[in-house]
Amino acid sequence: MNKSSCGLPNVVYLSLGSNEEDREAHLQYAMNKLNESKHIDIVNVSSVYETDPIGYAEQPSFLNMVIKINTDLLAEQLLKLTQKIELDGGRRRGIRWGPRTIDLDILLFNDENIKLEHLVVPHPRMFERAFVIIPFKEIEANYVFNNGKSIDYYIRQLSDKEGVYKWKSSSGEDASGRSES
Ligand code: GSY
Repeated sequence: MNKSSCGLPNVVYLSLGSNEEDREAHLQYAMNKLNESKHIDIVNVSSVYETDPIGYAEQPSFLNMVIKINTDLLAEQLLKLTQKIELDGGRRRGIRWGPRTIDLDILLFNDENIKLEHLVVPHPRMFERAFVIIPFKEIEANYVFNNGKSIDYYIRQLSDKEGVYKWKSSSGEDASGRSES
């Protein structure tokens, strides 16, 4: 996280998730791969949260986090890089909403609205996902999205904040898990 962000003009938020094998190691692997790129500076990292699976319930719980990066990559170039990290990290395309070794989603790319065949930004499901909105709020407490709505608005809108538990704080301390939210 010591790389200079000079010349890396795009501000991007990514969601990371894993629910297979050593979940923390998969998150760390993805962070290391992003950090190795001269095109990316990781500027903020949320705590790691343990989260109940959304979509397909019969699968292990996830570890999720949100990070903020600066990059000089274009959105499609960044998508290619994140897909390569997923594949190299052992991601297989299986059940659509099913288990995954490592998942990286582009949430926001500057204030841009992007609608491509393989990439829609802001991420179309981020606003209703507690496993995204809660860690996002942790690193951007006063964020206002390009539709004029604040992060607090979306926190209030979450129908269910249960199922998202701080697992390891961003300072590296273990949290008390499911006894705390
Ligand atoms: O879209 C990301 C993959 N995913 C997740 C996830 O990361 N966390 C939780 N809690 N549920 C999920 N369902 C899917 S699909």
